[in-house]
Formats: sequence, C-alpha cells, structure tokens
Amino acid sequence: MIRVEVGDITMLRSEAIVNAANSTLLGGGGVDGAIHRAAGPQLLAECKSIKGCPTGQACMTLAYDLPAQYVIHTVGPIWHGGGRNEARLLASCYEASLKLCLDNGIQRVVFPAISCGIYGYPREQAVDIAVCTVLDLYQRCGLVEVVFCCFDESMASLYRQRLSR
Ligand code: AR6
Repeated sequence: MIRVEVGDITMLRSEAIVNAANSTLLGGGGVDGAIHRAAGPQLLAECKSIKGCPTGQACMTLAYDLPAQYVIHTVGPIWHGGGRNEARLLASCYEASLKLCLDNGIQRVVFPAISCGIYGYPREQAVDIAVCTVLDLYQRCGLVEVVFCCFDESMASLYRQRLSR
C-alpha cells in the first residue's frame, strides 16, 4: 500500500524513515536537521563512521531515539535547471533506498520529498519521479507499505493527484 501523510517524519513509527541528507552525512537543515535532533548524538557518530555518500546513493543506520528502527540516508541532487542529470539522480535515490529495504528485509518505509526543500527541485517534477519509481519497484522489493510524508498539505495534494492518475 502506498499512502500520503502530512506531518513530521520524525514522529512516524515505521521500520525505516528516509533522510534527505547531503553527501557528508554530517547533518544539516530541513528534514536532515530534524532527524538528527530527534535521533540524538549517536546518529551523528554512526554517520561519521560511514565517511560520506555520493549523490543518488543511499546508506543505512540505526534510528536511535526515533520511533523508527532504521534511517536510510540518501543524497538528492541539487537542482541546477535540469541539465545536470538531476532526474536520473533523484530516481536513483528512491531506487537505492528501496534496494536497501529489500536487502535488509524492511517492509515499511517512509520517504520525505527528497530534494524539494533546500535543494530546490521543482515539486511537480520531483513528485512525478518519486511516485513513478516507487510504483515501479515497491512490490519487487518486498515492501508492504510506503508512505510519502509531506510537511504541508499543498505537497500532499501533489502526491495524491499523481497517485490517482
Ligand atoms: N518532516 C517531513 N518533511 C519535512 C520535514 C520534516 N520534519 N522537514 C522538512 N520537510 P529538505 P532537500 C520537507 O530541505 O531539499 C539539508 O540541509 C520539506 O518541506 O529537508 O533534499 C541536508 O543536509 C521539503 O518538502 O531536503 C542537505 O544539505 C522536503 O522535506 C539539504 O538540506 C525536503 O526538504 C537537502 O535538501
């Protein structure tokens, strides 16, 4: 099942939540900052040991003080106008995150709107990529639930419109 929820991803009780990180994995603003604050300092310590993650890839840690069990950290592309492979890199974030679910037996995962905040990706285009990629892969990856968690109702309505097509 694929659902849309409005709220703070750090409050959601799922097996895994996805973090829209940067390539250092050392924290930042937006959803990344919220996840690190809620998870506590052990998350940063584990992230430091990973030594970074390239754009379009993903890696996994424990979730410490969060209600989820795991955090999947993926690095979305910064929007530069669309000519720098942004679409492929954004799809790759979803693919790599779903692959980690498959490899680790995770059946329930929550995604934020990767790249749609500080990284400036046009929201409609990003939602299209997120929904297409998840619809294409989620059953093959053994998932029973994927949640798109949105911070605001206008973002959620973009996901709902796209999912109802
Ligand atoms: N729960 C759910 N969604 C959220 C939350 C939250 N607590 N906080 C923000 N959003 P962004 P990016 C939404 O900027 O664009 C960081 O500094 C937000 O409204 O968090 O991938 C990293 O370290 C937006 O729709 O991520 C990177 O440097 C979406 O989450 C950079 O920002 C993503 O916004 C990554 O930028």
